[in-house]
Amino acid sequence: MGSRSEQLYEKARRRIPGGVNSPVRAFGAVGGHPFFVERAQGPWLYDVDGNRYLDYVCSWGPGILGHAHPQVVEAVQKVCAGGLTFGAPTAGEVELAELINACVPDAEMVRLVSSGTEAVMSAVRVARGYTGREKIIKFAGNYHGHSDGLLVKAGSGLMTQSVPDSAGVPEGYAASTLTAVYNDEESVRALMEGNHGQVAAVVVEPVAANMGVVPPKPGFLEFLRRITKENGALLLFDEVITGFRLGLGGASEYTGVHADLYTFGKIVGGGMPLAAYGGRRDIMSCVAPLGAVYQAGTLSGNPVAVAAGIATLKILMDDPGIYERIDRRAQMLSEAYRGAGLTVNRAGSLLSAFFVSGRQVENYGDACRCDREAFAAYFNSMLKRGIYVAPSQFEAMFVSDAHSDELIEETCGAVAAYFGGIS
Ligand code: HOZ
Repeated sequence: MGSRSEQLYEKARRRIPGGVNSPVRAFGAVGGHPFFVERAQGPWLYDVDGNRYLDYVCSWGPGILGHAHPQVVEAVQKVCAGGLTFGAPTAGEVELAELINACVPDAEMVRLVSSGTEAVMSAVRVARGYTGREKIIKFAGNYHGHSDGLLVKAGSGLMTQSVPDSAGVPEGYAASTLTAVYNDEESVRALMEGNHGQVAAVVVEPVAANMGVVPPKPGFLEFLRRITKENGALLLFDEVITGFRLGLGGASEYTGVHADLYTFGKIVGGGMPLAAYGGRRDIMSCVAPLGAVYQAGTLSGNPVAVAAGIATLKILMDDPGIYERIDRRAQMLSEAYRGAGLTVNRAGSLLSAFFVSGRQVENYGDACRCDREAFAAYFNSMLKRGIYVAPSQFEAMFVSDAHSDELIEETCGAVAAYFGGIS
């Protein structure tokens, strides 16, 4: 008969491609079947079969406060009673734009949208409209959502399935996307020189988190800042994962490098479908109705999502100790994985333990060398112990403020027990 999750998965596969609404959820890289979630609270996920998992996926990033934080839930419930969507401006949108600007002063003007994909797609259009140029440079293994022009050597789910590029993307779109090697200045310089005067923007995850976590080498982001300026191109930081995660000011605060355009998602929506793009006033003034770059959305700035975003950012702003706690706990986990002989990359509360022995992971090529079978075995063993890490070597591990020291210590113990047992 199988578990309730198995039954649901079988039913889902008949009606939903692969049984899931986002590929990596299908557990394709680790075998078995996904569990179906019934509810979540704090650091815990509960599935439809009554199992409880300590959750290090945190909905792939938004859950920095843990699940169902009472203040966020209350804010959402309050707004819902007054209507779910109006397609007209609300005071909340202004408040959220101001909060984003207070955290990231470079975001002088902000546009709210519904997903990270939409944010990056729109920001790239703005960069093209502003510069009058067509090409963009991105990095292999950086993921910027699933819009046509950005699905080139993208990380995340595409890496999980070992496909660098998606079918269905017209060649013309892909031709405008130039791909450089992350952390490799020379590869960027060569593309800039070979496409002189044609590059609208360099689009980068300032701390890469979709080929596993790969921090920038010292000087790399500073180099991108310099070379874009020298070539009249814009620098676009995709902070969908790092925004409000590496600190209130995200990667620009964390690294000290400032971009022209930014995209945010995940935390900024407090668990609801909301994202944002923003940046320099003169650049964002290109966006309609102020300027000629068109972008619109019925659910953009949706009041319910905005309420969740405001509540989340206010909690983070009111208690800066959160960042100290989650970073320290991520460090505890890093030490446990390092102790087990894995290569660990960490930036703030984001980390990845790579199944490569004795090698650094600094780019897509390095990440691809990981032992995926060993990862799958580890994943399944952790799941059996009630610990849920992302079902892919190429996604980050997220720590939330709901992961107490005790829970982190238990996880470190489980890591030591697993690797002690197999060595
Ligand atoms: N590609 C997303 C993580 N980087 C997965 C999102 C999801 O499956 O929900």
